[in-house]
Amino acid sequence: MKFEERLRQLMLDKEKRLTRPNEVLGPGNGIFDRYRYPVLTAGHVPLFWEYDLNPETNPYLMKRIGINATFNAGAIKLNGKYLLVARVEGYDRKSFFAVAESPNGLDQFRFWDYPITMPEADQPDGNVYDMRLTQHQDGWIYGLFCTERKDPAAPPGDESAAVAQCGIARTRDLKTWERLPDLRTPSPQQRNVVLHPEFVEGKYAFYTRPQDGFIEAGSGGGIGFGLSATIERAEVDEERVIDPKKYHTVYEAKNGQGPAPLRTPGGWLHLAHGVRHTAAGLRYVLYLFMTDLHDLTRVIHKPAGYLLAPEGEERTGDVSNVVFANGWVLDDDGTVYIYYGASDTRMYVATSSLDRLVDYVVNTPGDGFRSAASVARLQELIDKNLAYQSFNILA
Ligand code: M1P
Repeated sequence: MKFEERLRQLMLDKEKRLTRPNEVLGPGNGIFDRYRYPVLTAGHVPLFWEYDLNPETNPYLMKRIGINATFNAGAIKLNGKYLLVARVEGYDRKSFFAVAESPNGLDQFRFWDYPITMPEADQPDGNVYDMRLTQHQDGWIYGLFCTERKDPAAPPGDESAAVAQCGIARTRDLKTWERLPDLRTPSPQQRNVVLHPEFVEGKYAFYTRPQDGFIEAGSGGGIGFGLSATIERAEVDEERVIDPKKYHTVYEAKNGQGPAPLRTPGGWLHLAHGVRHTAAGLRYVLYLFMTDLHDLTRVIHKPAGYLLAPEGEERTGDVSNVVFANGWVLDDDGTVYIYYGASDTRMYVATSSLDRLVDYVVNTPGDGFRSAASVARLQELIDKNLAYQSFNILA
């Protein structure tokens, strides 16, 4: 195919993908609505990121820089636009951040022309990913993300051992970013660190995830909490685990805070991911819990099990059986847009409302941690329903 004809075809395909309206998949579970199409895929990046569009220098119109995946995006609504700061991963396996914008939060996400130029820390980052955005009381928008570097203590021949830590940057507009020193904590590894939106005791408050190894939480794990007097040289001396991993739950292997929690009249609403081992590898699901408005270390509600697990095509990708959320948007009308990465490959959205999520987190039974307790809980609901005969509207 001639250069012009191929380019025309590529442009039409791209436009079709970018303008396709999303559709609710009904009737849902009453807690949230899922959508038919992913909101971001590798196919959403502009053609001028991947191709040299000059026929003189690229007569075959071949990809020069391939994009492998777009996933695990931070989210924010700014100036009336829904913005995702996606983890964009190239064919070279390196991740970087780029902003995609939508007028409605559900579809038509388009990347800004350039990815984010994130200044490097004193010690250059090997790889950066999974940004959590926090619009802080101090007036800045913070992006906290994982910065990964080769483990200097790795034995010769081990080319995969890495050290993960929390990078911190701030911005007013998601275009220009000021890099601050990485967060210091007592833990040898950190991922899934999130900045709380308000000062706590006049300090910056962090949700952390202390862990021993790069993949395994080991003796660490659980969602931690700690304070730092400053953000310019942030240091958490004491990490207190507020939501630990636990035997035979969906978060038995590890867990991690999702986006920054949402303030509700009854407490802080948290979205998190939980990880368990299976014969087929790790399984990542999303769950909700709530902490006390004044004592942020006190979990006051925690439904049993997961809120959202991989379904359909979400199940497959580069790292299958994974859903991971580090971005949500609470809109003015109370709608909550939950953005989640599926199988480390693409992004989806689920919508709910603050009221619905609070109802779910407060009224869903907690985990009894034994099969017999699960059966007792089920019997209670069955008794209640059978006593209430009018539910059978089809009879
Ligand atoms: O591959 C699944 C996920 O693995 C990591 O999650 P965690 O920090 O809980 O170990 C992250 O690399 C995440 O990006 C990825 O989706």
